[in-house]
Amino acid sequence: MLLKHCTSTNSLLTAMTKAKQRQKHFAHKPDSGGGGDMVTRTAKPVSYSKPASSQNHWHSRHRFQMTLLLSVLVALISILAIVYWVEIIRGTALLVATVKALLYRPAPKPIEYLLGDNILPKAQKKPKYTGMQREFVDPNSASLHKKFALDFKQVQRIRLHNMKKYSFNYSVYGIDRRANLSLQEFRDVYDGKWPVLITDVIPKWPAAKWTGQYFATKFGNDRATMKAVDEQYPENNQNIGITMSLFHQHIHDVTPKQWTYIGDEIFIPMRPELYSALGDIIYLEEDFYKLFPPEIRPWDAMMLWGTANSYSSFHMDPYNWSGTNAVLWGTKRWKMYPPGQDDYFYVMSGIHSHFPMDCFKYNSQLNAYNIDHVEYPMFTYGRSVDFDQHAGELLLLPTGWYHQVYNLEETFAVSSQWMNRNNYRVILEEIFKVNKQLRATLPEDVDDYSPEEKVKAIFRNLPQDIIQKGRDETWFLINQLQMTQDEMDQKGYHLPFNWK
Ligand SMILES: O=C(O)CCC(=O)C(=O)O
Repeated sequence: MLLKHCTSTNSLLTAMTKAKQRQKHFAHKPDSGGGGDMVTRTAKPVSYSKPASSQNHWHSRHRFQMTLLLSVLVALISILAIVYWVEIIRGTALLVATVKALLYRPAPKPIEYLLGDNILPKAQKKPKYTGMQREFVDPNSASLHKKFALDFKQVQRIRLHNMKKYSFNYSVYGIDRRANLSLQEFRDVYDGKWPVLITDVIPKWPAAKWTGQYFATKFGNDRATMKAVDEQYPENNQNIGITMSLFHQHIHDVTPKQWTYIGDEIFIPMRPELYSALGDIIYLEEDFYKLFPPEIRPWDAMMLWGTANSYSSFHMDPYNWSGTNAVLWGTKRWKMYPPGQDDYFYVMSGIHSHFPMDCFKYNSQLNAYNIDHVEYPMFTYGRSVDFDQHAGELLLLPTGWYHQVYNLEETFAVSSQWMNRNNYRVILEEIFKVNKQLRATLPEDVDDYSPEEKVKAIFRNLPQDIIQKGRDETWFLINQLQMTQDEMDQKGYHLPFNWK
């Protein structure tokens, strides 16, 4: 209506101004009958002046929303910072330490730094342990209903204290070679605490007489799981079932970059003649693994037959168990890392071990014997106990230690593991980590039971699917080894180094 009478911008402005004045005038008389109508009609143009106030309204509404959003964000960040302050400080410190390690490689500190209070670079003021913690909780009084982790430093204090009971001249930060070691001294000083080499056990085993020729003759057509590694062309790497005779025939056809390694969990356990030739180890007299239902009990005599230059992965053992390694011939070079140094090892997460009972696998991709300091700068801080293990020596290695083995020459060993009063709580925690439902099945009063009864209680109500998985895993291994050469060819498997 108004626009109809307007012929120019000027007249429009004049009309708007007049309308505004009228609106002001009538605005003071809102109840004035027909005037109200007038306001309605003449107020229309006033809508041109409305944007300012509605914009203000829009702005203030959005400012309010933004402020609200920011406040929520700040509150959330503050809560996260309060809850995760240790991780945040630790993450920042690790970042700084990584940059430092990349810029100039710090000289490794002596291993005693791991045990004292003044340990490690700043990044490690709060060491991260796989299955370990700083506050010491006595494993035997720690409730099974709650999470548990062991304090390695406290374990070391106990070890150092216990050493005073005996007259042996211990190598506190190195490796002891022991004969006639009593069970009590083993439990006090080494079991779950520090590795030790036992020199007087294997020579008594019938298996001490085994040779490569014996395996090639007696089990020539039987297969074992072997990995073939070609470091120059890793795409050629294979995991295959190899016959004993073929493996033995090519045992010396290796170079530092091309090697093979039999690592077979069931070859020995499946053959009574071999299994019974392994003698007893008095230190493993108490073994809670025997309480596991057979379907989910870890296999306990792994054949490790490697060519010269072969090596294991850098890892901590499954279930965080304590392990044995009996060298029957050859020499193994070990690097063993006391617990508390996980941040340096680039451990892959979320990987599972193919054991009868599900558990995590703590493996790193790094090779401690040929370290790439650019890819793994933090590894420079790691401290290890280094030693060679010779034929006839039995290594007992404790829970929680990362390690890697390098075979200096053709080497044959048998490995196993144990679970007893000194490590059962750590192992149970590993089991609960993956099989969470098991903790919920425990009786209320389980903490009053003896260690042995506690372990039994866990398996009393074991779900059938866990048992079935155990069976499946074992059958998978057995089927794998029954593969013939023809089947191997059909499946496109082949050896990387012309071995046929
Ligand atoms: O002897 C080997 O190659 C590996 C042994 C090992 O790492 C272990 O028994 O946990």
